[in-house]
Amino acid sequence: MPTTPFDGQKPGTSGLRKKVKVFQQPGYAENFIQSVFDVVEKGEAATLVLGGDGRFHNRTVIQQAIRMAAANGYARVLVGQGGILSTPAASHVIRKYKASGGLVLSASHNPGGPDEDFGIKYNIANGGPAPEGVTGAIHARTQEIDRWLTIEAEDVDLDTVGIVEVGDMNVQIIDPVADYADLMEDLFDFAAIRKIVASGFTMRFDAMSAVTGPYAKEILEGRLGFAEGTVVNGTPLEDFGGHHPDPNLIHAKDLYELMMGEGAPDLGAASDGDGDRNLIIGRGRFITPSDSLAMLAANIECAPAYKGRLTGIARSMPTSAAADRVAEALGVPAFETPTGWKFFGNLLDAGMATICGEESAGTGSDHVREKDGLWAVLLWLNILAVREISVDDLAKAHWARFGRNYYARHDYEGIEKEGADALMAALMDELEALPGQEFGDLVVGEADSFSYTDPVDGSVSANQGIRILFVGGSRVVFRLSGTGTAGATLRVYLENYVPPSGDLDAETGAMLKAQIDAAEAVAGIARFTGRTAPDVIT
Ligand code: VG1
Ligand code: CO
Repeated sequence: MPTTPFDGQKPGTSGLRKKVKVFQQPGYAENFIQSVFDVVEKGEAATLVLGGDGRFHNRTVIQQAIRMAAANGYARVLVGQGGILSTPAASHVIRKYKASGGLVLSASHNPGGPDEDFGIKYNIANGGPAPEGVTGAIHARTQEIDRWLTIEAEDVDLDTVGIVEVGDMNVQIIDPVADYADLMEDLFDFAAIRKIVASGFTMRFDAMSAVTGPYAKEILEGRLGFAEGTVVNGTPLEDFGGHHPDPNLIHAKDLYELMMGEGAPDLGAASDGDGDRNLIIGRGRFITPSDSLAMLAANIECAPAYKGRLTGIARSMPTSAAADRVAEALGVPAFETPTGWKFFGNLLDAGMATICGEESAGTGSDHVREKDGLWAVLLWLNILAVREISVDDLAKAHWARFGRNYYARHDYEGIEKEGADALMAALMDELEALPGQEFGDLVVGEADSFSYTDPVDGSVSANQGIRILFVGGSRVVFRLSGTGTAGATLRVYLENYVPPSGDLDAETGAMLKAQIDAAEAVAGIARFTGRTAPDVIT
């Protein structure tokens, strides 16, 4: 089919994300998918994995992609039944069946529905998001594309597991849950978890009407013996029931209130639209994602598959330094990467890091090449079962040993792009003059624009966020989001370290007051954005 380029088909932090209406323009998705097929390595008799989080428009794009894959010479396509594959399950399927790559259809935690968001991401043969070299080539191709390839064929029945032929290509509709659930059973001590469940340990898992429902029901209720009803909002809906499937204290407020109230279960957890994020709340105790990474790393020996093989811990730059302290104590290297899971791929492939995490509720390991929501929940369960400890007691013991990194992220959403760009530009101009300046009691030690050199392939990613590091170890980081679909989102990351001798059980807002004030004074958030308070605090 002849075509002309669309502007703006540039993959962001995690693939191409746009409004559904944008994707519904004739040729829009086709141009992008063809650009992927034109630039990625396929080799002989290639297999492509195809699946998404089940949001509105998922099935339409899957049918298009099947015909296009046939026309582009793929030998086989593996599709999750119903068009469903969580992001970590897709990563596992790519690896297990030695596919050359996969298309993951998702806009993650963004809302779904005819007026909401859609997304397409390409993952490479290691199961992970395409690195910047590949996404750059895809983008370049979208700007010169003049045709896309398809064949004439009927829609495939996505709901029946089995094999059909489309053109010369083999299409296998696979059970989206089974392979993933088996992998989880290989990694963790299910017997130990079953034992605490039998002796009365309870949990609630909120699937937020998104992709993890079937996975959580099979694993938690089916294989681990949690009571029926442990998984709530467990049926994937095309519009996620009208909610943001974003597992944080705002969008999973019901879960938070349950966990803070009388009669809370032992563990509360949730995942996002595509199943790669996690929220962990113990009875009366929310665990920040940064702390979760540190606590999981410190206790990873409890899980059979990780015994004696922790080689390193990686975190994204805005994630708190809590994990670094664990790495130091365990004598393994700590890595600091830019935001986005694609930057962990090389470290995991090279065996340099075993566990990785982001402050945005993403945690994962070398079992796949994506962050993995249910994996994190199961590792928590495994640790709690082996150590016979509550979430709250585990957190307190952790802080008593390592100190506590009080942490929050303030998001200013849907602000005007000009204001956001001007704020970042003004910060850049200020950087050199900042060291030594005082903001209240805080003195700037260093200030820079974060640049990352990949230790494996030497590639450099510059301008990954502005860091203001204060004397004494507290910090403010500024970044613009790369996943939004409307206007700009400013993220302000705030961190204050308190040593074991300090106040380890204070209120986070109070502990970050000085950093919040300094952020406003340094960046002029109100002046540039017209906002005096963040929209979301996580
Ligand atoms: C956000 C998070 C980042 C995460 C990305 C994709 O990106 O900050 O940590 O990797 O989303 O997560 P940004 O550019 O908006 O800050 V997901 O669950 O959307 O695949
Ligand atoms: Co996600």
